[in-house]
Amino acid sequence: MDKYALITGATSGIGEACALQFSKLGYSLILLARREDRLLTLKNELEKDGVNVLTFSVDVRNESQVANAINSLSSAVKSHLKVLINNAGLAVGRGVISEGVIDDWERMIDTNIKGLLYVSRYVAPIMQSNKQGHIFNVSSIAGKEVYAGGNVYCATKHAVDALSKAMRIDLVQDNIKVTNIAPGATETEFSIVRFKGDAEQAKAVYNGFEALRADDIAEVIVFAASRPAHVNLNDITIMPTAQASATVIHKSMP
Ligand code: NDP
Ligand code: 8X3
Repeated sequence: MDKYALITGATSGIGEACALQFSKLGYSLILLARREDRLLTLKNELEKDGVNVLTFSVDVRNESQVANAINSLSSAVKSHLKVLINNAGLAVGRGVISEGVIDDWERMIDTNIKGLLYVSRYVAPIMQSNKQGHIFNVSSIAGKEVYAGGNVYCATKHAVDALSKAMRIDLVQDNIKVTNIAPGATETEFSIVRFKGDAEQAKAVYNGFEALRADDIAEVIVFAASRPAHVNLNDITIMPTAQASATVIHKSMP
């Protein structure tokens, strides 16, 4: 039986790149996201290369959808579940707290914090009974620092950072590794989502410097997942060379 990696937010960006790279490492995949058409396209593409892929069209904000998907896995799959990548997440909007859009705040809190908790709540017991596992929580540089207009998004990613530390303590006796991943500017669909489909505003975020690509983050996750059993990378911050902090980006290109 193969080893399985469960990846949330696999239909785009970092999650999709992880799916492709973990498949090359010999993993079978359990892929979750809302957009079923994209999940099926990815599944078809991977299956052509002989990869086993299970897909679940799930909104991680919905606890019963998460529970149904994970509980439906066969005991054979559960017993080979080695890796969880809690990647599904988003920023929605950017602005001062006094003008915040409550619905945007709720989408971020419900997805980035509660969604990650629901998935972890159903996967961690499986890993505990397997007496092994590796959980990756995708936080952000926004989980280490705050920046103007980032208030609620930064708060959700600080929560992910805290949960990574707490989960590591809770699960250490079960031989479960927890790695916090904190990327800087990575060009994916992230900014298109943040700016609600405004492609021009999204593009401007990455103008003038070479941003990270989703593959850069996936490569680091694959590296951490392939360390020897006694080695865990607790916390990895990954930045574009041109980015020094959440707010300092050296824009030198036209
Ligand atoms: P993308 O927008 O390209 O991908 C986000 C993924 O999350 C999509 O597959 C989307 O799938 C999924 N997703 C969003 N909401 C939900 C939901 N409610 N239920 C299930 N899946 C959901 O962005 P990135 O790849 O950049 O983002 C991945 C993670 O990386 C996020 O947690 C983000 O905060 C974090 N990050 C991103 C950085 C960046 O600069 N890009 C930097 C630091 C961290 P679907 O819409 O089909 O549900
Ligand atoms: C995404 C990176 O700096 O836009 O988490 O918050 S940032």
